[in-house]
Amino acid sequence: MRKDFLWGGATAANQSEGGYDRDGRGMAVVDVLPHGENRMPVMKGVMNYKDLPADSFYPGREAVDAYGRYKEDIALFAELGLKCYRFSISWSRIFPTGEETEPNEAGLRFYDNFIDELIKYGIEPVVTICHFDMPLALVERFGSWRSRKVIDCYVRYCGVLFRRYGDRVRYWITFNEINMLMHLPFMGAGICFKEGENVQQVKYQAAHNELVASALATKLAHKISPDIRIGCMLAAGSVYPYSCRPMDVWESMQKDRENYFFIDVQVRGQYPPYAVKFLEKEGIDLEIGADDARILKENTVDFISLSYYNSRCVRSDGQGEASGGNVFASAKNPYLTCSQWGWPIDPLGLRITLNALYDRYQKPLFIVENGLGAIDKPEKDGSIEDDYRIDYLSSHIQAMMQAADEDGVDLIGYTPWGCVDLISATTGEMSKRYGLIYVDKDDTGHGTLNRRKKKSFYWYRDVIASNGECLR
Ligand code: BGP
Repeated sequence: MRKDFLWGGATAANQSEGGYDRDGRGMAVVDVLPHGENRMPVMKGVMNYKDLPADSFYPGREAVDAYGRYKEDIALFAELGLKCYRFSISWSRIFPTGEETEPNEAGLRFYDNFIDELIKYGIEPVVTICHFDMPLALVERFGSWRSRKVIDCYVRYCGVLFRRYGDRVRYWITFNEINMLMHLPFMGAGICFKEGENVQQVKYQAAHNELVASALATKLAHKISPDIRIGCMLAAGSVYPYSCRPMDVWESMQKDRENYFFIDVQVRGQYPPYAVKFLEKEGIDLEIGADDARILKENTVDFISLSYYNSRCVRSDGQGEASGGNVFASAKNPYLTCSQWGWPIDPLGLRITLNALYDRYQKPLFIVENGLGAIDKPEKDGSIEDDYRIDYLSSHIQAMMQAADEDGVDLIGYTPWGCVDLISATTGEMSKRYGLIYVDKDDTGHGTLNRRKKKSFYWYRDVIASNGECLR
């Protein structure tokens, strides 16, 4: 691997910070995502969070208290030897309702200290500007990203961040998994549907507004500092045809395009012809500003970041078993085993996905999420022998290294997800753990929140120290 490869770890404010009412932070979307059976309907935007029972438990409000414990966490990252750390900024800490003209100084100071703490140990900060997180007031007032007003609020927020931290932060990601808005519209983009609404129309309008906002943020960043690098972020994972039946191959191409659509716009600067035709066919009539085409064209991203948990599979006859995976529905691939949560495990799929993205775009790629959600059972002496996680990560790192070293894919870095255990986005559970560092807390919110190193911590430390040579 290249000498300056960014071995790192990743988390996000919405699932790790907690401290939801501290230092002037406003309510955010994550604060109203409950644990339990109502979580999915709320995340999909088909159940309004206001209709939730009064005794609902909201695990994101405390999460793993990274807000109070970030110094301890960062000291552990230093011991791990991390070269970079990806985290997200909570929008409502900076603009509590999203509409203020002046930012909340206490929120800004928190991230000043956070970033300085990383730099103190020589760890490069990688910032996600919006990770499944936005001020709840923008949802209430404007219906979230369905309104262009939110573009202005987002760009104002970005301007504050770039000016304040642009001297210390080089890598920025505008929206986490931008394509997630198609699948979990409320979690991904604060969209809650009204009765009888044209769902596709709303989703694509929100997507358009986010794409314009991302391009405007890119423009601003490049103006403020030529050193800033802006990335888009895709929930990736190639879609395989179930068989060589041409209809299966065609379907897999269609499914891939649903995701590529976003990156096609952010990298190439315009709607691809297949998307234009799709919108026409569906009768989706977007409100597009007079300058939007130019804004998109002139402000494309510098790199592409992605999450990869699993590949996907599609069969055109709709028969057979369904499979789990990172949110999108998929057909069960008989050649793969699955995690405890039913997500397929496919390291070669990562190599395939990286090659597909690099062939298509020829832009530097950054893997900013990958990992195995699994139940950890501490031994009697408190140690955690998570060999299953080591197996998963090492096989994926190997595939990533083959993509870089043997296939010539330009790779910036690798940040495994949830390097400190955190709240699962889709289930709200604590027991679905990704970490190299264990956090003592259970699904009902009980625990000391103490941190403990797992076996995978020591293993990953050796991987980093050997620049990927020592994988076992
Ligand atoms: C991605 C999200 C993360 C993270 C991860 C794992 O989609 O960007 O926020 O949570 O998936 O998913 P889960 O937490 O549901 O296991």
